[in-house]
Amino acid sequence: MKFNLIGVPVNYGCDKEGAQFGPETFRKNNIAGLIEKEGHKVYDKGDIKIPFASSEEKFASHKNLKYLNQIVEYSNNLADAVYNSLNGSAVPFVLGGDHSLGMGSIAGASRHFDEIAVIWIDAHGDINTEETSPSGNIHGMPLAASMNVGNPALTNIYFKGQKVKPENVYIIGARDIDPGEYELADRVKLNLYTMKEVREKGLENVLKSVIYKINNSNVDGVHLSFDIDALDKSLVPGTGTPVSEGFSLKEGKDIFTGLIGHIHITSMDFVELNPVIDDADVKTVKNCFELLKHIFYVFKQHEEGSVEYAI
Ligand SMILES: [Mn+2]
Repeated sequence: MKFNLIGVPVNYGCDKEGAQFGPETFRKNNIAGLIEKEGHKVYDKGDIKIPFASSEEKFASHKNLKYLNQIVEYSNNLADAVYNSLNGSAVPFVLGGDHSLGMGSIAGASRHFDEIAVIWIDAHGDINTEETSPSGNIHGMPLAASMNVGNPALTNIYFKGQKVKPENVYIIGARDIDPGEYELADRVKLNLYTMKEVREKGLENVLKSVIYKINNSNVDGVHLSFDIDALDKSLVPGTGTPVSEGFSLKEGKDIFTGLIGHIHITSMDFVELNPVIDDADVKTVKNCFELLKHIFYVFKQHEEGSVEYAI
């Protein structure tokens, strides 16, 4: 397969120092070489430009949306880069940076395809708005904005209005969900598989259900957005908002085997690595690379029609 690496060195969405160094950390550890080794072509398209703003300006464009103008500006550029990748028959692989980048990725994919699904693997719902967000951090809002819920500056990124229908949104592994997020999930009827539900039903059954629903829907593109905080907090000290009782590394791999192996994934994000707060052993970076190796291995298996693990 052909992949385009797109770096997004942003931390305005999480308002925490360090997340902006994700892309350079992935490159230093040779992510491009890893992708090639798994049998793919890879083109590194460089980083999306992040406009400068000082921390004193964080509320300059909105009183409860930090760095709103800067996030809208880079998101438009990211959306266009994703759109162009897809037009060039590559799979855009977007390296974060914080999860606010999901809005740009989804907008670009949404413009290219007639109808998309979004799979969001995350400890959080990321469906807050300026009214429900306790922090004003936009990395907790991208999925709401993509469904056309929230501030118009965010819902109208790249093109006006809804990018993905709630019925085509799948959140897996969330375990830190704000009250307003539960309300929205209920109201718009998106597919929410909380960690509690994953534990009750079993991960394999949840994956089967997602695969079945997506493969029997009318979508022609599927965006997979992976926040490393979906993993248990003990595995990812180098992420901004770690949460306990998350997925093990093996479960993380099973998720990708299931989803990438059985669904035609057309674009992907890998976000929220913060190398500045990683432990002395760079445990988070190591775990990320173990997952990345598996991700590109499964993409190859899917391409060759030889996925081992039957769902
Ligand atoms: Mn997230």
